[in-house]
Amino acid sequence: MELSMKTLGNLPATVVMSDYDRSAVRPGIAHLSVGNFHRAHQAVYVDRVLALPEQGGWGIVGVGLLDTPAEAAKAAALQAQDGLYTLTECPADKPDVVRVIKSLVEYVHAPADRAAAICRLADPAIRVVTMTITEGGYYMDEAGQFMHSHPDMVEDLARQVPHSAFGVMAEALRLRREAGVVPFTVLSCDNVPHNGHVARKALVGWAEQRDKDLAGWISQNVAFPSCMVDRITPAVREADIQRLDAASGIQDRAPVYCEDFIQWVVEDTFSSGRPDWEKVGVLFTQDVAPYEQVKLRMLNATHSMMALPGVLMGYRVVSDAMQDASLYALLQQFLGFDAEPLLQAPPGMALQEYGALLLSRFRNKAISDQLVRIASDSASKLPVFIRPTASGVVAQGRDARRIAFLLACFCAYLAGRDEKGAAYDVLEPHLTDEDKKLAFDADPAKALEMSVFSGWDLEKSDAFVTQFVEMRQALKAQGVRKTLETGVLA
Ligand code: CS2
Repeated sequence: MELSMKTLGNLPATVVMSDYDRSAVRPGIAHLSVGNFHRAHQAVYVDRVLALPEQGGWGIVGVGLLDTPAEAAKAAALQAQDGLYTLTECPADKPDVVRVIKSLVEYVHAPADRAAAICRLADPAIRVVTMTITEGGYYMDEAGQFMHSHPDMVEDLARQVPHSAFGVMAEALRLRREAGVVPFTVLSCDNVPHNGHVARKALVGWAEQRDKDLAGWISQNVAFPSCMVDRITPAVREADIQRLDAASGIQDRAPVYCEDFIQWVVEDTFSSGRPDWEKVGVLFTQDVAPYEQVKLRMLNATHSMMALPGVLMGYRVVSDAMQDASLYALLQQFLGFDAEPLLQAPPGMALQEYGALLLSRFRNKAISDQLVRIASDSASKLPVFIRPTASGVVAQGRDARRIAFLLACFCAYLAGRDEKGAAYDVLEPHLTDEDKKLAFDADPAKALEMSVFSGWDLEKSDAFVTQFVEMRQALKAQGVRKTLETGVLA
């Protein structure tokens, strides 16, 4: 059965839905870049809230920003389905649950009409703009400054109608200001520490290049709460679509699947209202920093720690890599010896329990999350997820072999071929040609000069540089497993 408002009342009885009248929902949130993660996470909390009294004004307008065939296909699929889609939640020890999520009430494909997309955000009914534009999408340098002279931003700033998330928001805020409409709150939902602060820097930084007055107004009037987001959401391939649709009995052209765990911790500083999310499981706090630090430096970092060596060893699926005793030991030792000692637990959270929980989430065989997905864009991820731990461990003169091993694996991973000879996609949009040259330089230490490691201060430690070079040589001579078992594990 196809999925649309017409068929919504006749779906298979096993499909679960939040109880509200979809046709009465009005948009109040715009989301920039509607990826799978957004549809498995924020859209779910909105779907829950829409079932509460007086919350019908918080539907989501999805805005796709990228001009790619995949984005155009997603837009067409979601528009044909009236924004409806299935989300299959996969617990480790219970049957999957198929939900139809109804909170995405409109979908705008910005490349079709960029000016119209900006106007959509200027609508006074839109009071919150959320976004998932990835770690690299903020154009921050290693000192945390917005890179307005990055070629992508120079190009965007030169356009009359901008394409970037920050350009779109700045121009929409200009229209609101001119019309005397209160600004929306900007809520970044990316895995970036202090994501609200970073979003502010990027948006104000972009606007400053265009119009200093507007930049000043944004900086004075727009709220940028930070938040920590968490739900493991694999990429959806063609074979997954067929599998999910066969199981749900619904012909969904854009299904999503994910684990059953979900968490959202949000700073409560919204400038023009927000949904009653606290009633549907969102934790509001005045200080998100400890939550996001723990999540990024434990969960996401451990993901990278598994994915880079795991892919090289020939694994492709997270739960398979978790069956490898040596990789598993690496993750445990990284958490216990490297990450946890540098972290402050948020109130009511025990770090060891959190670590054990995330490892059990990774073991969930019901979701076949992809190591290549996690390894992709490591050039943006490592500085966010690994750098604080790496810099801390090296600065304190502690045992840095797991860090040296990971960075050496990153360099080897860039070659795009695993130890069994199989090729995989290396998706590294933020790595320059110069970086690639450094990664493969005859002198293995040169790789530490790649832009991804700039500001980590690793080269200041001779001991670390030696260890890194040794790891690279060992990987080459003996492969990942032997290096891990003889030179890394305690
Ligand atoms: C992963 C995240 O891509 C990655 O690096 O670590 O996508 C991770 O699955 C999510 O942040 C979980 O909340």
